[in-house]
Amino acid sequence: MLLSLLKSRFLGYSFAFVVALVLILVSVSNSALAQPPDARYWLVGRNADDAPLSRYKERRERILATLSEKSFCVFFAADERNRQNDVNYEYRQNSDLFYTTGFSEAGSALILAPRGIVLPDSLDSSRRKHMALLFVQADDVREQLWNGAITGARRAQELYGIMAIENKHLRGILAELAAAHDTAFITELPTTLVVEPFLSDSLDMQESLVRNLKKQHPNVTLRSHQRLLGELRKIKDSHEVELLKKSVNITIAAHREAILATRPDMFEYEIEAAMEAGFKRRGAEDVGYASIVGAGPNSCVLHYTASRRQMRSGEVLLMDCGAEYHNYTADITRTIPISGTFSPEQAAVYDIVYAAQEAAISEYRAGVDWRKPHSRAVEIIRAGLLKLGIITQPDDYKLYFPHGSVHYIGLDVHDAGVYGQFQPNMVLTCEPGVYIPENSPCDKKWWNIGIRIEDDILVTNGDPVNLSAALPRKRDALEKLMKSRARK
Ligand SMILES: [Mn+2]
Repeated sequence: MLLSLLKSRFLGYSFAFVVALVLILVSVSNSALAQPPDARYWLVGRNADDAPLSRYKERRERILATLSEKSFCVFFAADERNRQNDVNYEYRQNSDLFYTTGFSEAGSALILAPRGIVLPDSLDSSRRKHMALLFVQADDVREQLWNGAITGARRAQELYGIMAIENKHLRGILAELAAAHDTAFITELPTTLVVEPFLSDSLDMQESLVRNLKKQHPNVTLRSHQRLLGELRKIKDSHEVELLKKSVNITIAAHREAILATRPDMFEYEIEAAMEAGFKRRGAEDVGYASIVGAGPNSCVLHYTASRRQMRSGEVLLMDCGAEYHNYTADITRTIPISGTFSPEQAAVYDIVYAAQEAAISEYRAGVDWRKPHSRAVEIIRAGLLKLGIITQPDDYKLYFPHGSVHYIGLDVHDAGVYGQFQPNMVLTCEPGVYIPENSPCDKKWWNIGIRIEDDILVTNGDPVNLSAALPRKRDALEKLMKSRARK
């Protein structure tokens, strides 16, 4: 998966529709379906290999330590996203809220306030000051019939080791905090929402709460906590590294299966199916991003996700696919010859990209500037394309290598964090590529060759560790793997 230089953010809300849906569901469940008296639903809950609760607490404490007494943080859960009509996308928690709580349900939020919050007796008679407060959905029986178990406040407190109350109290507590603080760090919002008066009339929880905050408490400056969290998230702790290794290993196994499944005249979607089956069979909940499986001309489309074309012998197949395991995603790309053997032209381009990646990977060392690997890759690709006569002007390499080579991975495929010098326990991709679409200004024997090689690299105090090294990457190793396919 490639990091675009122009990151556009778009959040769509369709609330009238959600409200209507809820009304319909409520009326249907009231009339047509009786409540099962002792229903037991699967609770999302925690996974055995999630980080221990102490890790989440530690992360909250590190954030609290960066806040002044006049500021507080609010992390909102991701919204349910509508796909079409009455169907939502499968729910995925906001990465920052997950990072600080491990909590995976919609309708939740976390407040961190260094001065502490004392709750009314009705919610907590201890009069204790809570520096961290989790707000969760009420465990409503009717809602659970449709969507499965809801943790609820009492159980959330036990399971997640954090003071938890129902989310109906969020509005009131936010207002109290706003009156007594001058800065609120909130989940990253679309830019227009932060800088413009809130014109939108959506009913979304986060947006309406923030809008009210802004209207009723102009004393409070709203700031994105992206930078704050990015500083923490870009350095992975030991549990995060373990989870990333797990998603990388699942991804390696599935890539291998997809490579072995490839035959001329199959459709791209068949390979996508083999890949994603390989993820899910091994316990990955989802893909970390839409799988990119493109052959021939589609190998030159950087973010091709349609996967509808029939693949021909003689073409290359580019697969950029990563499993998401417990919210941590891998990001791996391999490019293979559909026939099992690269043509001389494909081989020539492959070897340039491989050499560029080799040189780039050697630069993932503590203290090295993050731009160094990409500039090494550029040098090699530029020289290689000149030598093959694909370009005649050095700067024209940009026609065929239009993207960067480095980005963090973690809870997001383009993970949070400002880029600077490499530090131990950062995990980043290394992904040079060369793409020569049809009608490019070069000999047409090069057309429709798109090659990308992408691996996931752990920065250490010593040599870089290629977490995805077990997946063949060198040209002859890939061809050898594909030969074992013919014998099957
Ligand atoms: Mn990538």
